[in-house]
Amino acid sequence: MAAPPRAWPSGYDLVALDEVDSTSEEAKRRAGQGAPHGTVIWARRQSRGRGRRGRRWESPEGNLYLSLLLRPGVAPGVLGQLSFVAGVAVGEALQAALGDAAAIAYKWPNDILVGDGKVAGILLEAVSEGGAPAASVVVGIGVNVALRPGGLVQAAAALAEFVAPPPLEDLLGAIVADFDRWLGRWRREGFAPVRQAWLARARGVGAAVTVRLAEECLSGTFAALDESGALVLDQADGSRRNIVAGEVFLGPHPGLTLR
Ligand code: BT5
Repeated sequence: MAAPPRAWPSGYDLVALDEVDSTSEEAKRRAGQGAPHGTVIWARRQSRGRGRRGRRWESPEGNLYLSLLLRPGVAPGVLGQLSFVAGVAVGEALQAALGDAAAIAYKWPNDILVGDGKVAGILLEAVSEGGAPAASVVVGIGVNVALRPGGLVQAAAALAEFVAPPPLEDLLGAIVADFDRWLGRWRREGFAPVRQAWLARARGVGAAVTVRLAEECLSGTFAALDESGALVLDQADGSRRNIVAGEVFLGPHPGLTLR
């Protein structure tokens, strides 16, 4: 175990690495060996950082890569809400780092934007344990601190474009502390305050969006976020769909306003 940064919340064990394939893979490997709830894997570089559905997460040295192993002891059906718990915690920590220089925004389901660029992404994965419904999850968090990767389809941003960024250790400590606070709140009060905090800074709610699913594209109004974190889409024919996974494009047609 490395010496944790200052202001580190109790109940979280830090594993600090120079390089790893993916902090989330490492967290899963350690979960298989019985690592406890609150294990935090932090690496300075990832050789195979990834996003959803195997997409690549650019992971140069200078940015922040961490994964939290959580065994929260709640019904498997509500574990998905933890990606929003992490989202509002990371959003709060990044807003504190940015101060008045810029404002963060959330993009469904798991992006954090500054301006029109993605500054952070969150990846929630279940840890499969012998075929039983998952009781553990790994929350992977990537934040562009010093460097904005180029050449991506979706615009990226880095904290350093707006402020002198805090040392990585300090940002790591702030994110874990904010996560712990939001986790406690979620346990006590449920999803409602998390949902409210997310909606208060969300892009596209009430506006026209197009959602790309695996096999089809749907257009409509982003009407709400439901109790499970699904995007509620009101379609032109009056029908309503609750979408649990997909890509959101702000605007009526995909590709027109890719944010
Ligand atoms: C995400 O996926 O946004 C979740 C990213 C989670 C990364 C963390 S880092 C620590 C932990 N260990 C891991 O291996 N992963 C987690 P998704 O919504 O699928 O977005 C992926 C897309 O974002 C890519 O296809 C690129 O278009 C774009 N992208 C890749 N790297 C980026 C970066 N550094 N900054 C901004 N956008 C990026």
